[in-house]
Amino acid sequence: MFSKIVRNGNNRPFINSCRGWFSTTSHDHEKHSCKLLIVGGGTGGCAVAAKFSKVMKKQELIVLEPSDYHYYQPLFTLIGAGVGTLEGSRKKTRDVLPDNCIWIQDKADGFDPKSNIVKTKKGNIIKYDYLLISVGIEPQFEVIPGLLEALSRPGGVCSNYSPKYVNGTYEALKKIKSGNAIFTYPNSPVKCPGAPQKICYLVDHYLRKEGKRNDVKITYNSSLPVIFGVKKYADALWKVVEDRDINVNLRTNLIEINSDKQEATFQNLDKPEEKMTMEYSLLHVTPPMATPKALSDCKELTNSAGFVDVNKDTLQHLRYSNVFTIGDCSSTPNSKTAAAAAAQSNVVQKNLSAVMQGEPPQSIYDGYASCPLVTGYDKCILAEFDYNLTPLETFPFSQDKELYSMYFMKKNLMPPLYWHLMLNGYWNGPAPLRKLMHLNLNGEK
Ligand code: UQ1
Repeated sequence: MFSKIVRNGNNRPFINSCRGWFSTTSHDHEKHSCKLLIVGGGTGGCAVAAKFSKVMKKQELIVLEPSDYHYYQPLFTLIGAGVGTLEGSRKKTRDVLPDNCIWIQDKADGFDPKSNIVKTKKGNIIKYDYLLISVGIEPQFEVIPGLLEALSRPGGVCSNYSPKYVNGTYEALKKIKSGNAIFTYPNSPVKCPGAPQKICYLVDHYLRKEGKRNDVKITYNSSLPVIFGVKKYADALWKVVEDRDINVNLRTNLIEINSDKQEATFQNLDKPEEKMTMEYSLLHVTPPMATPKALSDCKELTNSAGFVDVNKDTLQHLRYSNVFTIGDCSSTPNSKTAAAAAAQSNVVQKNLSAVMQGEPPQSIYDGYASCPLVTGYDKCILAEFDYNLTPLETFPFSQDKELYSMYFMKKNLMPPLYWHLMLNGYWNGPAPLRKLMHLNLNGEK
């Protein structure tokens, strides 16, 4: 296998398909091989690793994941609002990955699907029979001029989208007394597309409780043309923003921050020459996001936007039948949430197992995603929907309401469900519960 690696004129080895990434150092690189390689030990990677660890030998299953810690990111919205702690949202990677797999603590640096090889940052090589790509999407704080500088100093700029910055949101919230509180949604796909507005509602509620709300103007500036993609929940959210006196500007994209002047500049995406500068006391930024460069550089695996190019039903790669994907790095047009990854984990397990046995993939992902839209410290609208943006609700009542029960579920029930069931491979989303609740036991949606 490794004899296929060729050398270019500089005596640098490279692999034909995704070239340019093969580094040259003098020490010997490690070579690993396995039946299933899972690149990325986040939500999707960890859940699928748990499933296959029950049926594979330890040596057959490798997880490539660089981080020491695994974060339960759905908690970040609440942490930013002062509910819960960062420490409470994380566990050691070693403790969440299954014992019955090999964890290589390193990062993917290059993919070569023609040769079934992934190269790592440390220069090692992993050869696989089957590959699951679960690398997620990463915030790109650096692409908004002035953002990194603004986040590094006190001054009201914050973001829930990183463990590095999430505690800063509550710090900024405690300080604000008057002026503008502005919340942004970028012009790119994002993970948890509800989160940019959830923090806006929590800040509104916080300021009301503190008696400061009349002195602060709240604005939600979103690049999207709608407040939410599913009409049923969008209608409910428009009522929420009217009730709470929150200004919403659509197709409005943050392009620059001047933290000396406490000013943020936005662009009208429909009329790019039209720019608007607003002064802020608090600015919560949802940064643009993208798949890791090592993945998007591999054009054979990805679409033009850098996402793994898979069949949206089977989650199998369109050109490489031994490659699957799960979670935020997938080209599938679902909302990028943990609940979506849960539903996908079952499809990936079934279809990968089928392909390993020489059979066609038959399990179908319906695009299910769920978004607990927290609208205050004691209420939440639980949005659930599929690829068609049709509501697919678990509970036997209409879920377009702000309910305490849904807040309770988000805050208290979802974390243990995630850590104990999902990451151990036992949670495939709420479909069975939905069928039970709707007394539909004959297998229909
Ligand atoms: C869910 O499955 C899930 O993934 C583990 C979440 O992310 C943490 C959720 O927030 C929600 C709401 C679901 C769906 C679960 C039920 C019981 C409706």
